[in-house]
Amino acid sequence: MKIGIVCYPTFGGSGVVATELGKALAARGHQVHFVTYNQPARLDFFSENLFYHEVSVSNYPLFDYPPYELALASRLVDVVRFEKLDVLHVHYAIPHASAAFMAQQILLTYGINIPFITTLHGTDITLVGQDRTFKPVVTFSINKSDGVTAVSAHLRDDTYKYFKIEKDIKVITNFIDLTRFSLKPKDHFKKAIAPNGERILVHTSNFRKVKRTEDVVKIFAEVVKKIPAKLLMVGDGGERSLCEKLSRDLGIAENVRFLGKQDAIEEILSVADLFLMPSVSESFGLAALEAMACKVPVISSNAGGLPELNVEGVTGFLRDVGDVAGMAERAIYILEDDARLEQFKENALAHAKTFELSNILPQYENYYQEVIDKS
Ligand code: GMT
Repeated sequence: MKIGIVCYPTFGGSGVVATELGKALAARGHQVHFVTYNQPARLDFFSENLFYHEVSVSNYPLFDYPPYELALASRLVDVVRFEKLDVLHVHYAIPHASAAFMAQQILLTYGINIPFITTLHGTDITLVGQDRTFKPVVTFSINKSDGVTAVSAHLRDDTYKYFKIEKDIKVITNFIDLTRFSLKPKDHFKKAIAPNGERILVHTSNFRKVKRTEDVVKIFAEVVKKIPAKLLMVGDGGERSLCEKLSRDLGIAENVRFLGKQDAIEEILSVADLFLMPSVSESFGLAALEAMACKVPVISSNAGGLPELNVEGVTGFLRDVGDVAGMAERAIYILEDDARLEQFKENALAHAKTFELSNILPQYENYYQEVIDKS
């Protein structure tokens, strides 16, 4: 198949899922064309089946807001016509689904009928999508999609709850490439971070409010009262400086390291004993799955799709959003006993394996074929 993928070229979340999916499809012999405004973060190697088409937006003085959606739609028309694509797969509804719809309508005037699939990732539904400004467009473009997928059952249910959707939404969960995300021998790094054998806790995110990163620091502050430990904060974003200040105010700064954005997340996760994800909302929690694949148990909130990923008492524990004391108490429970910690680590890996890329990829391939056959 010749597949066009539209996504945000970001370090985390939907951008990573779209890029990893495209790379895997290319490895299976499909021709994959990425259409976005920057080279996707993980599209870092050459493959004869992978193509990247940049969307550039002219910035005329007239435009206070350069019209990205129009530039994207025009680029899609071009790429579909000249590369003869079979299907478009857009990740994150806003504004990708409406741009794909516009491109589809324009292409009909050239006698080309291309179907498009929209994958909902979370904030496009739960936060941004519910904004009154976007809601009519999001509803319309989901209903006009030839196929719709959601990354968890919870996100599918939320989409039905908050929008008037007439389409079937298929759940295809996120996935993990276990050849990349697995325990790496990084003992020297572990020794440098935790020279006295301290437990290592990790949080990775874009440090947006939705991640409740201050709760991460507060949970850690409780843990370190009972157990010698270090906290690695990976990523960057608006809340980072608040967390830095909080860790200084709580007197734990020397045990907390802010590493900024990192490419080789799997190497950092390889030294970790516990992953913290206290988010207020999380459609799936890909960062937690990456941790589990590296044998790291998870303490998370029970928001959104997290209960579909983190199994209470097996791969970790889930507590209500904001229950810092409860999360800290469960973290200590896991970390205080070597044998117990090892069992949780084994369980985390075993459960991560059920999300292996090779299990999920055929679901997308079959869905593409189904949508193409119907169009
Ligand atoms: O979590 C973010 O802020 C990024 C966001 C995105 O769209 O890139 O992530 C969403 O999509 C990920 C991939 O499907 C999910 O694993 C995240 O749970 C989801 N984030 C939220 O729902 C807050």
